[in-house]
Amino acid sequence: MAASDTLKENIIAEAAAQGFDLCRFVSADSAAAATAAATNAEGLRAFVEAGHHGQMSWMETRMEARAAPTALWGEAKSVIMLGVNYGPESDPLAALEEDDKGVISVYAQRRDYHDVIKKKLKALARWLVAQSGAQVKVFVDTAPVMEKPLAMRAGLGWQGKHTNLVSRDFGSWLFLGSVFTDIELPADEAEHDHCGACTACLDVCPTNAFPAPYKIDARRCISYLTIEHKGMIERALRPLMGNHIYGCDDCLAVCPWNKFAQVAADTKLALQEAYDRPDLIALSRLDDAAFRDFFKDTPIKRTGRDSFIRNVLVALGNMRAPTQAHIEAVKARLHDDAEAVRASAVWALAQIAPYELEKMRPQLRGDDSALVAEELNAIDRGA
Ligand code: B12
Ligand code: SF4
Ligand code: SF4
Repeated sequence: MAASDTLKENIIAEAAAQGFDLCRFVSADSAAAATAAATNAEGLRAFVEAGHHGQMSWMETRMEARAAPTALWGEAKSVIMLGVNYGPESDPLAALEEDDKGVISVYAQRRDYHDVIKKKLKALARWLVAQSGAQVKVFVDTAPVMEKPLAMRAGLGWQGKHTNLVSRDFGSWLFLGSVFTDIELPADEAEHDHCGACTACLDVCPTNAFPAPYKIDARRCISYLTIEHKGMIERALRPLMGNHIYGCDDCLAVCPWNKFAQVAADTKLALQEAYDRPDLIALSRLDDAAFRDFFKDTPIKRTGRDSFIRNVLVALGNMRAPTQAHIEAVKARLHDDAEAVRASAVWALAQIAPYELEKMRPQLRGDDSALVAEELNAIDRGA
């Protein structure tokens, strides 16, 4: 057995010891890597040129670095692609029925995976340096790396029609991370597409965010709208968001390959009960300090209190049978310091208690926020 094969086997064993569920290898500077980089660059350029990235302007910068590992780090020879299973304890779609509760996406109901996975990646990288003297760089999510196409080439799974990576072993529920290294390691076989004629993920999407299979318009995706988008959410999309208040798993959850899914083994990625269907009224009352304290270990803290409360108000506005307590919770936010919160409260009140909004009109006309004025005008226009 060649020395590189032995090292590869040892890396796989060490990755398993660090808690990674999948570990496979892809070349960074071969002819196949160059072809894949050209395809990725093209796909990314088309996505950005169509404006499908919305306000995520960081996707426009360093596009070349994003498309190929060697463009990000010239010395990269191999990439170790790693997957961590975060399979949920129950069906995420069931929570959509309880519309007085907010639905937080599966990944965000647990400790921030960036922290958990970065720690594992660093431990694996330190071990590799000690074993081989290799140079290494570790990445998870936030770096200009296209993790899904790389993971598909390494054989962790395939990019399904919803564009996420689907695994034969874990279905939709896999976080991705990578270790770039300057040593050559034998590459694994790529995975093939196993979607076949299925269109379940495309059909279930509440906001019709897929212009075509394998292509997403992030501007319509609830995940983007609730996590990345600042300011007001497009009016036409709000009623389609239901009680999603942070991220969305609908397209992931319907995938038939989830029959192979398993509950997350890593206890650091176990569900934290407080984030499982939290009460909308209680959430609407969080001020900045209480918000940061409540969500301190989760990725939700990065979105910021004002955007989060805006999401909660959209969910309150979408309730089918609100009580007086829900109406009062919305009215309380008409006096919020953040104008996007006040304007979202105007919309929500118009949805669930239009007569209450009419009573408050004279007072609301005194609000000098352009966002609030625009919401009131839109209601007058019947928009
Ligand atoms: C930007 C981003 C988002 C954006 C855009 C989503 C997207 N699909 O790109 C938003 C905010 C919407 C988002 C949402 C989510 N995200 Co996100 N996101 C990213 C991020 C930072 C970059 C992804 C990217 O480069 N997108 C740009 C597009 C152009 O890339 P692409 O999808 O690979 O596009 C290729 C295909 O379209 C392909 N293509 C085009 N035409 C065709 C035709 C065919 C036939 C084929 C096969 C391919 C193909 O070409 C393109 C280039 O290769 C990655 C982390 C990273 N650094 O990679 C995480 C990442 C993709 N996100 C992740 C997660 C978990 C989510 C959510 C599930 C979170 C949630 N529950 O709310 C949702 C899922 C929504 C969805 N359906 O995709 C995980 C996915 C893990 C996995 N198993 O795939 C990642 C990898 C983070 C991580 N490290 O784990 N995300
Ligand atoms: S995450 Fe939700 S909104 Fe986004 S594409 Fe999937 S189903 Fe549609
Ligand atoms: S739901 Fe169907 S089409 Fe979508 S990723 Fe899964 S198998 Fe592919």
